[in-house]
Amino acid sequence: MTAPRTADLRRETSESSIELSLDLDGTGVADIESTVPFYDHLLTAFAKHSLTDLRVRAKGDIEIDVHHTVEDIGIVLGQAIRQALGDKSGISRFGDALVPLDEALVQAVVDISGRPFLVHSGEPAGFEYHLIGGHFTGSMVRHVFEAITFNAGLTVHVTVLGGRDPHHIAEAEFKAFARAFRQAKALDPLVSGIPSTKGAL
Ligand SMILES: [Mn+2]
Repeated sequence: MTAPRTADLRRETSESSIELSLDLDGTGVADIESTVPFYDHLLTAFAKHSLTDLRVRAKGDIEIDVHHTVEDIGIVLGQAIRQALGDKSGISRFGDALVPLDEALVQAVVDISGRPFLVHSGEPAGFEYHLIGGHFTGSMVRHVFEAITFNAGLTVHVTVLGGRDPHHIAEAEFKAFARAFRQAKALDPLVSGIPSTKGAL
């Protein structure tokens, strides 16, 4: 094993201040206080099902809207993932998962490619306008995946295959992403060096 795959970041803007630390080789321990209750739920699910230890403390202008705080945590989470992955030697690189939550079913595929790309589809009509828990706009689910993938340098495909309840759909999306990411970031003893024919990711 090489260096610990951890990151500890702070980000301050006029809209939010974020502290975030993670350990990619953790056990899924989450300590999340984002001030946005449903987002705490999603980030806790991400930590648990990706076996990433994740601590988040945030303060933001949620009196305007939760948008800035939610997006900014996604940005810092992506930056932390990129930093913790280091040169990506020894990783599986690819991961995929199919995760249900009752009637909802979501497929996620992750490539730790170094090339940011998100393909996201399948949320039912009106999902983006629904206020989950009365405060978390459905459109923020895709926006968080954009923030993570663009800042972490991941290729991510998330496809909602079915679902009716917005809470179920959003949670299944995060769990599927977490499970796929768990596989992709895992250290594979059969991989030596960086798993790319280019020699860099
Ligand atoms: Mn935004």
